[in-house]
Amino acid sequence: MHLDPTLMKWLHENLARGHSPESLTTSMLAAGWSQEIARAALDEALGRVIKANPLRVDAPRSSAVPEPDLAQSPSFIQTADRRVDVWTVVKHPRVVVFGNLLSDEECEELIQLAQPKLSRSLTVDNQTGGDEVNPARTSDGMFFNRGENPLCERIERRLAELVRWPYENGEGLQVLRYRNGAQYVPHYDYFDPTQPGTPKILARGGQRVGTIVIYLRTPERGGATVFPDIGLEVAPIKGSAVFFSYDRPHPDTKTLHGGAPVTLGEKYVATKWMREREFV
Ligand code: PD2
Ligand code: ZN
Repeated sequence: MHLDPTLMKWLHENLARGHSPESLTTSMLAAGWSQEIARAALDEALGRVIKANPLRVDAPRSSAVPEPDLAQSPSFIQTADRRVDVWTVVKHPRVVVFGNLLSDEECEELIQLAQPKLSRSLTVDNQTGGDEVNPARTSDGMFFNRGENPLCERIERRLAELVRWPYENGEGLQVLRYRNGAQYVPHYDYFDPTQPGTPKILARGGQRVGTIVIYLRTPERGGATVFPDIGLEVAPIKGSAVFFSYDRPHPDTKTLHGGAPVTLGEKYVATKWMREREFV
């Protein structure tokens, strides 16, 4: 069946924004598309995600995952060097939104430290034709090594204390820049056990079991972190962060998440991934 490219683009964008398949079906029918086309278009649009994550009953569960101390429903968590606000808590999937995790100065300094390596990937883009951002492509990114400079180390120790997970189990911080139109299509952060390259990746510290996405610059519009399975959108406010954990590499964890397209301004984030064991 031939599917209208404009319809498919609309579907991809709205799935990335976190709209549910049900609400998108309702919109398509209301716009005059037939039931048959609406279903085929949705199957096609969701196909990549589902094919990449077939249900696996044998995926092992981690015995423990990172977890902040929320036992007394605190409004804030005092770490060694900062009082971090607890804004939003979701039980399953475990998602916690933190405010005041980084100061404005820390956000700016991290961007400045990352900038030289981000600019290099910009040059490559320019060579392949203009500086237009391809909306299907992910943001520009770079990695720091763990503890690469005093700022990274200070932030990484704060994160480790906040979610009670060893500093040594953390990968180095990744900084991403989303220019106007850029997005990160929904995905899982764990490594797919069925992929041939996965054993080599797991040799460096086991599976990923937790993620913290820290917002370093607030775009004017768009750029929320979306969790399509639970209809959650986290606004990308500078200095705040979204944490989530997953005890097995399986869609049951409901940790499908993406970065919605930035529609005005620029968004920067720093992502911390945590492994089961020491990351080497
Ligand atoms: O920038 C984001 O909102 C985002 C969304 C999904 C970042 C990541 N994933 C990531 O770094 O894994
Ligand atoms: Zn992610």
